[in-house]
Amino acid sequence: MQLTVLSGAGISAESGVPTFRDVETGLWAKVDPYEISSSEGWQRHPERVWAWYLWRHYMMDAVEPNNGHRAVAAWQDYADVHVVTQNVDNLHERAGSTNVHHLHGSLFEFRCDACESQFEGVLPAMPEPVEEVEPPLCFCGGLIRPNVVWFGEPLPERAWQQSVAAVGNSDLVIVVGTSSIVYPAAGLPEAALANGIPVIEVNPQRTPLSDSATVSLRETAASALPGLLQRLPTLLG
Ligand code: BJW
Ligand code: ZN
Repeated sequence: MQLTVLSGAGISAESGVPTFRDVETGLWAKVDPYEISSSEGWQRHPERVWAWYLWRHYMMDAVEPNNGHRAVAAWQDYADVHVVTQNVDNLHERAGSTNVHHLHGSLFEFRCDACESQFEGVLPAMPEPVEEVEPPLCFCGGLIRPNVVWFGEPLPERAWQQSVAAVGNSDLVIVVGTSSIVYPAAGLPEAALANGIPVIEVNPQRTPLSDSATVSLRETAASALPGLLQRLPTLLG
């Protein structure tokens, strides 16, 4: 069986990583998403954006994968599992998933915003979150930016093509912890359904996908994923 898991910020919530859109605890509850996660915001205030991503980079040292990430990794014993994640954290890999496609980049990679060179230098330590940090300079004089995908930017071509192929070849798609509003990622389960591939959604809240999904479970990732494969006969009939 081939299985694709499409994950979003909610799968890491039970590890203590805030989601984006939660109105109280979300990463964007206190900052304007279009200032902090857009190339216009980067151009206006690179030192604010850099400080925010540096904080999120270092925050990952303090968190661990949860039972949701671990369940997805354990499924590799029973199925050909592709993880397509919108997350820039590395918790799927740390839980043991080996086939992870990062659609929105990584908190652990940095590149020049002018010549695209990968940054291999040392990052400044950040024991406490601060509001502004000057980004390092590339040898070409350009600014070093996080290798993540902001609104209006194209997704990494290889990860996108591999994700489209993984979904198209799957017998089942499990969508977990995403608000399903950011495209093109949100189009992947729609494409699966259009091709007759069942889609199971795991999310404590309803999303735009909930009505069309084959099954929509109002449960958290860490509680639903560990027993999900055993429940398939009941859920899918
Ligand atoms: C739990 C839980 C628990 C809580 N268990 N669940 C078509 C229509 C309309 C607009 C567009 C379109 N196509 C493109 C667009 C524009 C835009 C877009 O989609 N806008 C919409 C918002 C309207 N898309 C883009 O701009 C994309 N680029 C693009 O299309 O380029 C085209 C192009 C081609 C060629 C040349 C140039 C351009 C890029 C999108 C990039 C998104 N970037 C971000 C930031 C990444 C870096 C970072 O991490 O900082 O990605 S934005 C942010 O949203 C981040 C996330 O990956 C993404 C999705 O968020 P996610 O993961 O769903 O999190 P939340 O917080 O929204 O939801 C969490 C969910 O978890 C909730 O539902 C909770 O209930 C749930 N949950 N606890 C399970 N324990
Ligand atoms: Zn450069």
